[in-house]
Amino acid sequence: MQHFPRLELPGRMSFRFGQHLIKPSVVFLKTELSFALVNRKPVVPGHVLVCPLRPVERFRDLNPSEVADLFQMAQRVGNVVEKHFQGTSLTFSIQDGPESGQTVKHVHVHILPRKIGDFSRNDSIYDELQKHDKVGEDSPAMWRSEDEMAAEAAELRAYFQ
Ligand code: AMW
Repeated sequence: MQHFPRLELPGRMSFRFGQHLIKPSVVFLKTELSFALVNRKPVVPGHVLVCPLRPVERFRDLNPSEVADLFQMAQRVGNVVEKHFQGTSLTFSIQDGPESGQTVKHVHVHILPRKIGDFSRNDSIYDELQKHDKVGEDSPAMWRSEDEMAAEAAELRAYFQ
């Protein structure tokens, strides 16, 4: 029998994501070791993030239980965002360290629903991921509103209830 980690829904506590404090309204899934949140500046519709609860910087800093929990969450969240955003494929990506494009010093898996023609050159998604939140490319004016993010999180949360 396949084992899945216990699924929990976010409570009232805020979540730490590196230097950011994340409101529970934008978190749509939580387990004992991981959580999933919607993105304030998605590269494609449905671009979400899955993170360990423990705020460690590098993938190598996770213990085996955290890796297992994080990837099982990534698998389940991937299925949901692909369906919800009418994708036909997924890109999973971890920018692990500053030279790979990581800006938030807290491990996170990017999950991006993909569909035919979304980029004229398919792997351009990696260029976009690398630069979308860089200093100079990013500013608060480009972020989605809290209401929009909370509404998306509520839609995604419904799949896990
Ligand atoms: W990294 O460049 O560190 O691999 O990715 C950081 C991601 O986190 C980016 O997609 C960015 O848009 C997103 N992000 C940063 N801060 C927040 C926040 N407060 N709420 C939601 N998403 C965020």
